[in-house]
Amino acid sequence: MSGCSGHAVVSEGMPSVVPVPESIVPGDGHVAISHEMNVFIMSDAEGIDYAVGELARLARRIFGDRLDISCSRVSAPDSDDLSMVLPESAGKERCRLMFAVDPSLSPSSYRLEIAPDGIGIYGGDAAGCFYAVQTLRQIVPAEAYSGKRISYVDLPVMTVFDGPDMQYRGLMLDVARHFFTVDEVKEVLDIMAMHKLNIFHWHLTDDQGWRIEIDRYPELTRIGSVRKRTIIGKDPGGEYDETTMYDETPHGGYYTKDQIREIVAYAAARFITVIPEVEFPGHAVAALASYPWLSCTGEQYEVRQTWDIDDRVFCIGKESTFGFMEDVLSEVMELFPSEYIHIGGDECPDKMWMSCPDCRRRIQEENLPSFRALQGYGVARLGAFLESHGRHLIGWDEILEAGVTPMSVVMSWRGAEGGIRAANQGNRVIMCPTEYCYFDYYQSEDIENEPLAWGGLITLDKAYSFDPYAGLDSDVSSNILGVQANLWTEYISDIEGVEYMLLPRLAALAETGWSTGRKDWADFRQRMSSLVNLYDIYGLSYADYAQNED
Ligand code: TNX
Repeated sequence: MSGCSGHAVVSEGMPSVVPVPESIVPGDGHVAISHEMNVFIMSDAEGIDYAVGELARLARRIFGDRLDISCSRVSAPDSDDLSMVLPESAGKERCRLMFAVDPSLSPSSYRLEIAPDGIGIYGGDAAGCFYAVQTLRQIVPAEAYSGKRISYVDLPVMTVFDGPDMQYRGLMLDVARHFFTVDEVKEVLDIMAMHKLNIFHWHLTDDQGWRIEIDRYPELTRIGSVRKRTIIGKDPGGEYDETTMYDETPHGGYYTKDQIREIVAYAAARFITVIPEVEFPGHAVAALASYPWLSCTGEQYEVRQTWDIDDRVFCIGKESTFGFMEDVLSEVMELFPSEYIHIGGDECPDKMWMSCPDCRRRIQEENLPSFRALQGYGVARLGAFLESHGRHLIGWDEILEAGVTPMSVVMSWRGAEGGIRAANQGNRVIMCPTEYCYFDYYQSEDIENEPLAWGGLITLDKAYSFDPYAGLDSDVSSNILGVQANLWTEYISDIEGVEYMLLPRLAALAETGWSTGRKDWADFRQRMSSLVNLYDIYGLSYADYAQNED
């Protein structure tokens, strides 16, 4: 690299990549990625610029202001041979990278060719190219991110072949129990991208807060987005007494429609789909506090200040409840282009319905066998409404108890049983059982030294041992769309806490979703060290992953 002063970083040996790629084939020699970079884009696939944008961000992270990057479009060659057909004018003294779409690769798959004369990034589509850049981020040695005035990074020649096993690799973030700002949500999306996750399930409403602006119902955010204090925990006996912790500061926040569009676009640029969740018919107190006519009694409630399950739920008897939900979902569909819309459906007691004349009338008119069946009736109506708009409903596994329509997707959280049952009856399923996927649970037995958490214990090796196909007959395993980690935030009030609970367990979940068939715990432990280096480089908090010795 003539003409470069400054520091050079040379990488030796095979890289550690998480989630583990299909194969890494070593070659001979090295190639330098220099701060003077020519990028050739040989594709006009939708989103290809997002993949190039990610490379530019990565390069800027390494070279800082020294980065001199020029991007140009070149036309694809007539022949099928895409390999490094670069124009002579590419400039031999600058490093060369090429983005291309190779139709022989599947969607989201890629081939990353680190060759002596440049780096070829071939994706089955633009998403595949994006994931190749994520792999490159891990192949670059940690010292390259030191912030010193680096002029080039020397990488060993190799070819990486890779692609995801599961099409749905999700993370749910609860922003209702604690609110996270737009910038914080973007940070979560960046963490997801680093782990090759592609679905952000955004839990936007719950008893303790309504976080999405809805034009037709302004009280949802004026009233429903603020709780006047937080009662943090009960004593171990489940009572509220002098050991109960109170936070007397009001807690609130919501996203305007513009902010939501900003998040959806930011996610799309990282090949992440945002699936919004609006809870129905339970976890509804913030909505009922905003519009008392949505409940069975019409009483004026306050936005809830405690956690756990609440008896106060949407009235299923009154037509006005469905008018409300359809209006809300219409505005939600305008904001979120996702194929799926999540309507919650979990933990809904039927106590209020039992003494409600409207709910009783509904049971008679619809010939329903029980109060419980009111939930199925309501969810099925919303499912049909979403279907009529070309979308599909996702619900927590309680929706299986009644009324699940064939196109609905079941999110299996109370173990895998619900998911297995749903898959057997032909519904599609997302697996996120509490046992393996609830990252609000402790990650170490040494809870004295851990931040206060919901309870439970999911160590890194436990999270890693998750087999989403366990107990499933092979003929229905194709109904499993994928896996998801859930981060409920009753006890997580800041972004450092979010990072700490996610990392490094999110890496285990990512490997389960991306590399399902080739997991190996001992090998993962080894490979994790370079991903953890990246956590340090990006200033992320994470739990000590070496603590769970097997
Ligand atoms: C159950 S999982 C809930 C949430 C809580 C979580 C705490 C699910 C569908 N409902 O409302 O936050 O447990 O782990």
